[in-house]
Amino acid sequence: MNRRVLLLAATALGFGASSMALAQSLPPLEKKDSYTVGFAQMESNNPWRIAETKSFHDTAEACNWNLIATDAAGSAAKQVADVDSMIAQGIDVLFLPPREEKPLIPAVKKARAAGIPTFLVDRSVDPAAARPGEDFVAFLGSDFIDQGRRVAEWTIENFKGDKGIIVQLEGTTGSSPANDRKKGFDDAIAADDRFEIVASQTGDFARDLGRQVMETLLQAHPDVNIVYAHNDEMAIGAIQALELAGRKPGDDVLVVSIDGTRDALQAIIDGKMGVTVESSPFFGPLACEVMNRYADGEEIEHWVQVQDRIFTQGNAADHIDEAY
Ligand code: GYE
Repeated sequence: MNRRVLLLAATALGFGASSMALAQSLPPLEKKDSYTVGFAQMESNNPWRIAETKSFHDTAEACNWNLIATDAAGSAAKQVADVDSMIAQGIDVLFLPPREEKPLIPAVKKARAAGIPTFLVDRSVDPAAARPGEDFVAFLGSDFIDQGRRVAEWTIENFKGDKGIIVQLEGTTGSSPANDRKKGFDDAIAADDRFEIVASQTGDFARDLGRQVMETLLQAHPDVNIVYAHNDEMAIGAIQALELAGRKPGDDVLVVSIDGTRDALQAIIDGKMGVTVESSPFFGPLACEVMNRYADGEEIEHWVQVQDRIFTQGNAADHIDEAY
């Protein structure tokens, strides 16, 4: 009798364990000729975002998607609501660039609960709260720590002065690229005592805010001679502020940044900016390829890493025609 009870308990445990394993496995994606695909864009206030959205629209034709694209206009709450409405519309797959690392977790979890395979594109979420291979399939994007490190290393090699006084314009607070581009840069620059970061403030990845923040920081730190912006839009805003204040970017201030937009490549050609490490917005084709591999039953690597080039005086003119 005791044995039977034990046996029953063991069987029940066994069932429990296997249904748990089942609950953790990712939602499958049926192989079909065409898919209804959701792309929940976070905002459209800069060329990078516009190029990314266009890349998804262009891919929709090539990859036979019925694309539902939304624009959260800079609001994480709206981005969550946009995903809700896509789930209600019965999308097969979700591509999500989470504006910030934490507020978008509920969207990831809801899509998961609705059985919709989700791929994070271009930004990621807090890994302590949602995990690739469990809550979402994979993150498709760049190594932001490495981007920040590469900007710092280029600056260390190319800054001509004795003492580098750095102002840092950070991206959107709580976003993965802002967190990681800061970490990569700060750690690498700390290794050289020629440099000091005197201020680090958010410009929300936006040109106009970058300009305003730079104007304010210039008053507090008139001796700044290096500006590190987490993206090209803020770098261009900073150049405008510097010029308005009578400074000469490229001459008495070194401006360094990340992305590779057309305006940044032009600023490099014009001698106003030193470097931009690439962060490509053209995610559509990669999204199509990874999604098809997933539908084929392939196990997808948790981080589908994008390789980034670097643009300087030496090659900016060769790439400006393909820039956005
Ligand atoms: O650098 C920036 C955009 O998430 C990688 O967001 C992306 C960043 C990109 O607004 O320009």
